[in-house]
Amino acid sequence: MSEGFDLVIRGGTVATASDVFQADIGIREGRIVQIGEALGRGTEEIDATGRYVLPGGIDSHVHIAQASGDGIVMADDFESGTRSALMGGNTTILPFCLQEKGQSLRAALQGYHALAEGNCYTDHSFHLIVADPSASVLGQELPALVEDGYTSFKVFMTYEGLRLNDAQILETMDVARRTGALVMVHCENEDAIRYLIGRHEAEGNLAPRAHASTRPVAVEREATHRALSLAEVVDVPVVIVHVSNGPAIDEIRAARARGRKVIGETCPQYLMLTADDLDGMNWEGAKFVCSPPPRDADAQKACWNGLETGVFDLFSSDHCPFRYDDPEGKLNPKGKTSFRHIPNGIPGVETRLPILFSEGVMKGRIDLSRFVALTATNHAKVYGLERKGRIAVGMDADIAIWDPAERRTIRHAELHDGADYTPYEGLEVEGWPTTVLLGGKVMVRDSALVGRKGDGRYRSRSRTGL
Ligand code: DUC
Ligand code: ZN
Ligand code: ZN
Repeated sequence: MSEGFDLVIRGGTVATASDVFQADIGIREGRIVQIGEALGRGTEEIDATGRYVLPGGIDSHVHIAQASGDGIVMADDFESGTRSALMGGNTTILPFCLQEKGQSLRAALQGYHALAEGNCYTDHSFHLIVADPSASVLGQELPALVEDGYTSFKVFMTYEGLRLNDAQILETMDVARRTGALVMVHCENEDAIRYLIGRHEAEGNLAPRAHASTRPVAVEREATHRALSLAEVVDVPVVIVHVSNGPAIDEIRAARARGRKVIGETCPQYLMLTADDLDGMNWEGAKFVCSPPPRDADAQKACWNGLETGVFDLFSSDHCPFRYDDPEGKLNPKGKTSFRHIPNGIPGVETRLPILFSEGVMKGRIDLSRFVALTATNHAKVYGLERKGRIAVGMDADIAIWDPAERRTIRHAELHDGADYTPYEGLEVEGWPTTVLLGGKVMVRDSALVGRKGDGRYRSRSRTGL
């Protein structure tokens, strides 16, 4: 069984979510078929000596080409978004399919599939955003879609037009209970935010920094507590996405102590940014407007602690890109006048993995196996991506080969998304995924893009493997 490999990755240090070891990896027909010492030759060979061989990243929280209303256009389509993801070491992403009010989920999905088909550099699947939980959506459409492999959906507790009330959240969670799907919740209390917006507006306090002040920790903590309580009432597992601070983390810990199944997710912005970044000169703070907003140094510490201690299972980018200097982006005509009209979201799909690798692994906060779990293995398990997220025989050969000696200064000019800035401009990182394989095909070789759009395919999902 030592011959007949299409490709062998030789001499690297392989990491899984549990082990780190020296091994060669033999690949045939897009799958990993052998892991061992001194494997026979492959038609193609990659020398990974001195490098780490990890599962390709799975970013399970990404927004691409999502309708954003009011003349606002997202900076990435599926081509640029997945290209950027790939160049940052990802091989699968899970963007959202947003249901418009009155729209059927199937119609929404058709639209996103049409945009993605033939344009992707990574594999992909979709979470649904349930914005209109009508009787037919909850009674027929959603259960049928779960059967069809759309096994997770997100609900919002904030944003006019998107937020669900508690009764609607309970009903939507009940669909998850009946079907085995997984509910993700955006936890911020819309009424509290509106109240604070009113106060800030009355005081003429309209600059980007006010975005953070109108969405303080209490707004997120309360909603997190409520989401967890509603999930407990229904008796379903729940994913709390983009957690930004210690008190929200405490809510997750407390729910787990009560025996609840809770998946926690945090993102690079909550480790690397603070609300002070929203203070930039000349409205530059708009570049950092996202929800929940970045907090302070204590919150950053709490989030690191959550990654280290297992409160967080998922580390995702929440890539939600808008151009900055653009009338359809952050500086849209209304956005220039008030924080309220600055679209919420920041780019980050390409920088997620290098930031965690550099700040987490290289600085000794987490080990390589935890990195693999947080960035790939857990995403596959939580969201039912079969044959993904692991280096093991039988798995898809989705592999990122990391050069730990590669030092880079993050510059937007060298990234591959459709935005015109990165929130991490000037950040120095150590380590980069310089070669990336998707289904055994080399897509990035020595930092050069060699794959083609259309190489990435849609993947149906099974129910959560929680
Ligand atoms: N929620 C997200 O998940 N992403 C961007 C904006 C938001 O509110
Ligand atoms: Zn959200
Ligand atoms: Zn998001």
